[in-house]
Amino acid sequence: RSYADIAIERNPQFKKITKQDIDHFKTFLEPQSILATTDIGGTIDEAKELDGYNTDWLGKYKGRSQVVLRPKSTQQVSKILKYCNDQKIAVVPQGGNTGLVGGGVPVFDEVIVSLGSMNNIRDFNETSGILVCDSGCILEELDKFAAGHGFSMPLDLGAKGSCHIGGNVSTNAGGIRFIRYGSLHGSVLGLEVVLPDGTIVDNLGTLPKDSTGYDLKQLFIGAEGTLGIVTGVSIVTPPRPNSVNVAVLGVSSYDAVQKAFRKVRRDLAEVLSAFEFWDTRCMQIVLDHNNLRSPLEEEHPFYILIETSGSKKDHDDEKLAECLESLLENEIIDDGALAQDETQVSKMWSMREGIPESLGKWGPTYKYDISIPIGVLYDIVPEMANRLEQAGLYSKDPKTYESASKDDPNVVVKGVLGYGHIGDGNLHLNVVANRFDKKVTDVLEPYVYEWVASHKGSISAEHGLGLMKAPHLHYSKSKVIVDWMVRIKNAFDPNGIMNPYKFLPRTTTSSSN
Ligand code: FAD
Ligand code: S2G
Ligand code: ZN
Repeated sequence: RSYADIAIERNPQFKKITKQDIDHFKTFLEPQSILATTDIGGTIDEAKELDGYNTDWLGKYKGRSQVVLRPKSTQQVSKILKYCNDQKIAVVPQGGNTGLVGGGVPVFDEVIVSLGSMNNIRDFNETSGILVCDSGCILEELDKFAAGHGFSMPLDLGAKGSCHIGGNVSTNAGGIRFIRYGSLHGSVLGLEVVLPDGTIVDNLGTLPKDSTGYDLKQLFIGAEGTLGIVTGVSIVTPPRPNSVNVAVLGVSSYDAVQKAFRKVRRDLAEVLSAFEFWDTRCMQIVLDHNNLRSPLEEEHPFYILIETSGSKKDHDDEKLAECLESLLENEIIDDGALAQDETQVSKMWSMREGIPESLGKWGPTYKYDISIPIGVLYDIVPEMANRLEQAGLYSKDPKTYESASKDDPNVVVKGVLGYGHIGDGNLHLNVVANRFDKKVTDVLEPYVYEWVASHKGSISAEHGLGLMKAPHLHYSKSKVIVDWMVRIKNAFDPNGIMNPYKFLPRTTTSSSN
């Protein structure tokens, strides 16, 4: 059942998996590609052996699927979907299971189709940098492959060690390099997708330019597995920069963060490859949990990480040094540290990339990944802190609740923190409690969604909708748009077997889910 008290009932139209179904899968899948519990003819004695597949990265969402299928080819995916569609068996496609909105795990007993066994690189062009690969390739593995040829993946995120390129495409992932390489809607040139009826749509183009009709692949980028299963990806990889600089800056206010952003963008221009920020609470938690020391003498209300990536070291060094000097002289920043070597570069990045994991270790975390006009982007953090304090769930004095544990009689909020990708206008508001509880959820929602809507923002910048935000889509998309999304969903998946209960508001989706 999901952590949020979302009243969902299992759709009775979906068939419960039986031994006959497993026997059918055995006619075309190798035994090791079928993980099913013994009561339906599988070899898994304890259902909890499937917990890793049934539970999301945050531990917030837990399904109770009895079967995980791990196909090795597009044809096998096609046979799985065709059968499940004919039998009205619900399916949830799963990549690296690092999603943060409950999209990649079952709500009830949906069959999990894991793409983990489809991880071959199909083609790479040394001149164009165009890579064609299976959707189950892990992002970090692809980046290592690309690096071997002097290229790099056009996206990077903290989950790179586990997330799949198919999951990145399906969530339209953004990440820390978005400011430099843009959206997957631009870097993905083609997709191979299997539709619910088993049709294989080979749209795996490798042409940077192709204006011949509706661009179908765009529908699957960000569809979160609700229209079909992505089995192949064609993506353009940029040349790997041979000179990378990273600096961490200390600033006194969110205003100063914006001033720094305006200046850094202008001064560093084409070599800027990341502009991340986080608040002082994030820094304390990430330093504590990872036994790290800040690169700056003092504590600051806000921290900025900037990265340059270019082709000429001394050119980049000069630009960056001048920019940092001017930021200090004009008192836009209070302090700054420039990484002197590879180790310091990765240390500085680990401060930023280590935030989600550190917060997760500190306690159950309510995550709100929102797009907001940059001027007011951080305002929601103090506003939410005040709201929680007024509700008697939080105290601005960190000492009050910072060590509250899940067994405390009262549910309390330990921290209200903000960090994210300023360059993309994307804030990660994180509220860490001692346990998930409706008392906290009710103070946070729908307030946060109403606040975002009142600032003409988006309730999901890069993590997608999943189960968590499906009921709230109307805060960011009009009825006309949502109705057309439902028509598209019904056109591709009339039986509603693909990742049901999620993504679209349940009241307006087709009857089947
Ligand atoms: P999963 O979690 O397995 O699935 C995600 C969704 O895609 C589900 O709805 C699933 O059904 C669907 N899906 C997966 N594979 C397929 C497929 N082949 N065909 C059809 N549907 C499919 N996200 C960002 O955007 N930016 C970040 O900076 C970022 N940082 C993160 C840091 C950490 C530490 C963690 C844990 C997560 C982070 N994420 C971030 C969220 C997550 O990593 C991304 O959403 C990622 O793209 C999910 O990929 P995945 O392979 O794990 O997909
Ligand atoms: C990031 C990761 C998830 C989160 O670190 O950029 O996308 O919100 C996030 O902690
Ligand atoms: Zn992010």
